[in-house]
Amino acid sequence: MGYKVAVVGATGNVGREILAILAERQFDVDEVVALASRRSQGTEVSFGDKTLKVKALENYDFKGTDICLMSAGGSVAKEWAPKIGAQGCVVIDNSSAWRYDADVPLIVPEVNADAIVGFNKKNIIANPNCSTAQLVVALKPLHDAATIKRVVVSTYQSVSGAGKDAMDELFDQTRAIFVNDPIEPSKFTKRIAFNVIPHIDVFMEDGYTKEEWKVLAETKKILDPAIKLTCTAVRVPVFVSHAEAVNLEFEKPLSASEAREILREAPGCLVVDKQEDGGYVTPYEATGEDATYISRIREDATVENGLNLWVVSDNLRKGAALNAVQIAEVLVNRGLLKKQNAA
Ligand code: 11C
Repeated sequence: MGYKVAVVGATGNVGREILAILAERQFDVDEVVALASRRSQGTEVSFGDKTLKVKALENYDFKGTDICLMSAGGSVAKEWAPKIGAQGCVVIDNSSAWRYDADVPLIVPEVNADAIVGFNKKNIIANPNCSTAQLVVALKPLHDAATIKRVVVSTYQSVSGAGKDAMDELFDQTRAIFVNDPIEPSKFTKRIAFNVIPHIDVFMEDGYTKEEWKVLAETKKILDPAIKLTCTAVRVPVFVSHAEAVNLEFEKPLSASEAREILREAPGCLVVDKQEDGGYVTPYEATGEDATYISRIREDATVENGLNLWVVSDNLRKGAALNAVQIAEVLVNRGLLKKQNAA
């Protein structure tokens, strides 16, 4: 007998991807229930070759459901994750609502799977922000080898991180420019078509954005609180996959070729670094893929023990849905997920 799995936010970008990945990776399911707001009730979504009819979250009884993969935003997660967890169903939440709670593990399986212990304090496990997930997958093996002191990261984030409406806005604005229609930004503060915007999420008191703060706070929680990190998060007119230019300073020397060899062996990483025309990965090629791609590995001679990297990954997969399903797999593989209806 397999698990009973609920997907909350099943009609969204990430929810649909979670359903696809559960099917692709043949997660051991008996039943998958697609849930969303009452507005989406009755919408059809795909699960492998099956079609599921979306049910309303507020009418669903989680008793007997083993695991809930949630991607419905912070306010839904704040309200519902504790209620669902209290019914014995383990919640893997994709929002930022629970990530910084000391009783909620924040997990990227390639980096800190062991930190999953203690998840049953609240029955909630948090999935990181997409820009953090791909960053820590690339940093972990290098940190183990030479101890990272400081990270300077500039992100180039696709519009899918801001949801389906944001993808439509990029498409509509691009079309409008070609046919000479007026452009009206709505989801973004400025025109996104043929432009870049140095603003993701809300502004904080110190002038950084919440997205920039998340990368810092989450890297510290997942990888090492001693790492210093500064981030500039930028939205770019790309539909899917985030790229990051990363500058690293290490305690110990690490050459570019040593880093290349370490990353080639590291879980979740794929090095494409030919140092020739086209010998690197761009967001377009990473889309639909599971790996975190690392290119442009270079020594930075302006600091002691410095390296530069270019890191690209599909933000809807490793940055969200894939990582959530991998967390569920950790629970199963370690015998931590009890089947509620098992005899
Ligand atoms: C973006 N990184 O690209 C954001 C989306 O905290 O999970 C994910 C926000 C989050 O807009």
